[in-house]
This record gives sequence, structure tokens and C-alpha cells, in this order.
Amino acid sequence: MSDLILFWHRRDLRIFDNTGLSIARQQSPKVVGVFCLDPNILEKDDVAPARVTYMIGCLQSLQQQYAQAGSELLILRAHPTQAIPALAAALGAKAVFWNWDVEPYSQERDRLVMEALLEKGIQFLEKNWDQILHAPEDIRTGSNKPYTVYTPFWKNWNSKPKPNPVENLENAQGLTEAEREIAGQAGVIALPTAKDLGFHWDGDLAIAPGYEAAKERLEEFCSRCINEYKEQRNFPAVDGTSQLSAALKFGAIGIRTVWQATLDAEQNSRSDETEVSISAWRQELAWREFYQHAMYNFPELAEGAFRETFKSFPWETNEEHFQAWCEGKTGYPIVDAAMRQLNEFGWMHNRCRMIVANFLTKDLLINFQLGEKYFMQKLIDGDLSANNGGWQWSASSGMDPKPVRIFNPASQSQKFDPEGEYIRQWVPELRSMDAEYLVTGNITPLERDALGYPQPIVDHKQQQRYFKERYQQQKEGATIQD
Ligand code: FAD
Ligand code: FO1
Repeated sequence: MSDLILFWHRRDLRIFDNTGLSIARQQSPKVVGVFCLDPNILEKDDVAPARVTYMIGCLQSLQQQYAQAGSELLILRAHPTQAIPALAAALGAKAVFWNWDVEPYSQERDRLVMEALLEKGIQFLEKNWDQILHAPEDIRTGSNKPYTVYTPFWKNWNSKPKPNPVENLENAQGLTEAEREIAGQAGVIALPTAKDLGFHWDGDLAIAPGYEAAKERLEEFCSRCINEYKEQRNFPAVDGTSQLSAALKFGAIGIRTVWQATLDAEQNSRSDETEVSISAWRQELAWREFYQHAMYNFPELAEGAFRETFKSFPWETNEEHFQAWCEGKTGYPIVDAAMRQLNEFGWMHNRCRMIVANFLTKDLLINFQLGEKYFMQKLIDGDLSANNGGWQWSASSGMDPKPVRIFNPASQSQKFDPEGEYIRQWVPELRSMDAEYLVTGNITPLERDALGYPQPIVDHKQQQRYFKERYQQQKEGATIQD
């Protein structure tokens, strides 16, 4: 057995501020990275071309990072439960380390890999967290239960001291020529492109991949936007949020580094207002962790509604309505603008994610799971925990205590896109319209026809009534109260 430690990357695609990798480097200078292109993930029908393209870009950047640190990143394209232990055994590695994840699939995959490594007498790291600031075990209620409500979670989470960034990988050693040949025999390949894997994303990515780009975006956000975040974050026409979600999903940047940036911003802040804004951004980071902890503690969330009332909700099955929603052709300008942003850009502003999710579930009465899947098929930052959390919140089927939340698309546009700038950007056929008509959606049938813009597919007021009636009936019929 050699001194080699293989470090298995999954959603921590960087050598900087990576907890598991830093522990590996403390134990041996010979640390080599490995990423396994996993058919169980890539062959599912909810993977977005934009996301895989982003991931491959991060892997290219990771290869360069390893080269600069004196080592290398190996690529496999196989089932990791078989290929990771086999590669480690072929190379005589003393250990395989990786960072833990919250998703149900990762739990099962990692358990099988651990079993295989145990059998081969190869060491591994027990449950090491990297992608979250606090382990789920550390944020519990007074009666030692997982939180199901965000506000008390936030208070507890925010009161805990946060870990500092850990040491970067430096002065490492890679494989010898002979070992590289063995790696080749064990299935190591050159990094394919997203297209090679069957994912086509033409045009520029909404968000540049890799550590350098994420670090730049973080710095830019902290110097330009964080102080006004509380005011600006709700306006989809404004570039007022960090757009770090894809980097955080794939770990292109470490969460401790991100937190550190908020401390630096706080030190430079000169008013109570900016401090409130920094805290507002931290609350979003806490939402991210809230949903990850929730997924870890309640994996059944991934399968469907959390609340009893919604487990057998009589959703509509209207394929035409669903298609119109997907394509941004509902006749509701703000909804259509948002869905077109998603389709063309691979990213959507948070305010708009809430608007379109509310529209699908409360106006079209379509099961949130269809929208959840469609988002995963399109989003560059698609993440099981955050996406499921957002959808269950919008559908009112999740852990959120407010039973029914209904958005009026017109009031949402009036409040958050008052000049119709966002709508004009994404719905070109409406560009010539005055803001007043754009935001209220008060466009006559004749005008709609003339502009080639669809008639509204449903009536908001009527649908809102239907939804409430169904909800009431369902609630009365539910055997277990929410
Ligand atoms: P910022 O406002 O700059 O926030 C900073 C970071 O905090 C984000 O990068 C993200 O990591 C995290 N964050 C912010 N808001 C939330 C939130 N509500 N829930 C969880 N984390 C949050 N986010 C995803 O990362 N992936 C998803 O698949 C996803 N799907 C969503 C689906 C719906 C229906 C809804 C309502 C929200 C969803 N979100 C998802 C949350 C949120 O919309 C995005 O994280 C945010 O828009 C990303 O933009 P940003 O990086 O500029 O965020
Ligand atoms: N992780 C991998 O280890 N291999 C992959 O091929 C892979 C593809 C992938 C595609 C889309 C996406 O959103 C995530 C992807 N990931 C991949 C990361 C994945 O989130 C983690 O592996 C989780 O631990 C799976 O539960």
C-alpha cells in the first residue's frame, strides 16, 4: 500500500477551502483527485444541459487547480460504487476521502462505496461535512429534534460561531508514470465535453464556471451589491443578487470563504442599513442550509408533499396548460417573461421562481412535482434540496407553517417590475406596450392577437376560488391534520 490518498470530488469542485481535501493533505503529500461521471445521475431525465456544461467547466478549472498544486484530477465514467473502490485498489491507495452530502442518492451510493472499501482494507473519512457551515446534527430544537420551521432555525444557526476557511491544497504530488498507466487500465479517461455526454447548451452560460469566476463574482457582489441587497433583491430587472447559486451547488467556491466575505463586508459597512442588508443575504445562505438539513432529516421530501393535505391533492392533469407554462405562453406577462428567462438563460430570479411556481400550483392547479422536475431540467443551479424546498413552499405542501399562499401575478409585477423592464427584456412581442398594460396584463384580445401574444389561458380570480375550495375540501377530508 502506498501513501496515496484519492480524493473523490462530487459537488466540491475546487482545491481551495475544501475540508475533506485539506484533511487528506495533512495526512499525505500524495493526494490525487478523482471525479466519476455517474450514469445513475447523468442518465436521469431531470438533468439540465446548462448544468452539466457548467459542471464540466468546473472540472476543467479543477484540473488546472490540481496541476498548479503539483498533482492531478482523474476522470472516470462508470458506476462509482464499483469504479472508485476498483481504482483505489488498483493504485494501492491507502485511503479514499470525500465530503458528505445530504441527498438520498448520495447516502446510498456512499454507503456502498464504504462497504467495498472496508472489504479491501482501504480507509475512508467518516461523515465529513464541507458544503454547509453547520452539520444537521448541530442545529436542533431544544427538544433535540430537527427544525421544520425556518425562523427558529435561522436564530439558532445564526447564533453559532462559523468555521473559518480551511487550508488550500498545496505542494502535493501526483501519480508516477507507472501508476498513470495502471489508472488508465482501471478506466481513467480524458475529461469529455458536455456534448460528448449528450448535453447540448448552445451559446454562453449564464454564469461562468470554475473557482476563479465564482471568487470574482463573490468579490464583485460584496463590493457592489451586498449593501443594497435588502432593497434590490426582489427586482428581477436589477442585477442585485450574487448569482452564486450554481457555484454553491457544485462547490466551485467554499461556503466558509463565502461567509468570510460577509464578515469582511460587515467590517467595511458604515451604516445600520448596510448591516441589515448583509444580514438579509446571510438569511438566504441560511435558507440554503435549512433546506439541506431538511432533505437530510426528512428524505421523504424528495418523493412528494410533506403535508398530509397535499399527499392526495386532486391536481389537474391539463397537458396544454402545462406546456403553455413551460414555454412561457400563459398570457400572463410576468409568468411568461420568467419562464422564457429560464428556457433561454438557464437561471431565473428568485422572485420570479416564486411567481411561476405559485402560478403553476395555484392558478393552473398542476402538481408541483411537474414544475419541480421541469426546473431541474433547465436550471444551471438545479439542486434537489433548494428546488424541492422552493416548490413545496410555493405549493403550500411543505414544512412552512403558512397554510395557503396565493400570489396575484399582476400585483407581483406592479410591485417588483413596475416599469415592465423585465417583461420587455424576455417577452419581445410586448416591447412596444406601455408599462401600465404590461404589469397589469390588461391587454385586449385584439391587441394580443395583433402582437402575436397569447390570450390568458385561465382567469386568475376564478382559479384562486377553485384552489381554495379544493384545499378546504381536502383539508376536511384529511385524516391527519397538518
Ligand atoms: P442570492 O440572493 O445571491 O442568494 C445567495 C445564495 O443563497 C444563493 O446563491 C443560494 O445558494 C442561496 N439561496 C438564496 N435563496 C434561497 C432559497 N430561497 N432557498 C435556498 N437557497 C437559497 N436555488 C438553488 O440554488 N437551486 C434550485 O434548484 C432552486 N430552485 C428553486 C425553486 C423555487 C420554486 C424557488 C422559489 C426557489 C429556488 N431556489 C433554488 C432558491 C433561489 O431562487 C435561488 O437560490 C436564487 O435565486 C439564486 O440566485 P442568487 O445566487 O443570485 O441568490
Ligand atoms: N456528481 C458525480 O459524482 N458525478 C456526476 O456525474 C454528477 C453529475 C451531476 C449532474 C447534475 C447535477 O446537478 C449534479 C451532478 N453531480 C454529479 C453532483 C451530485 O449533486 C452529487 O454527486 C450528489 O452527491 C448526488 O446525490
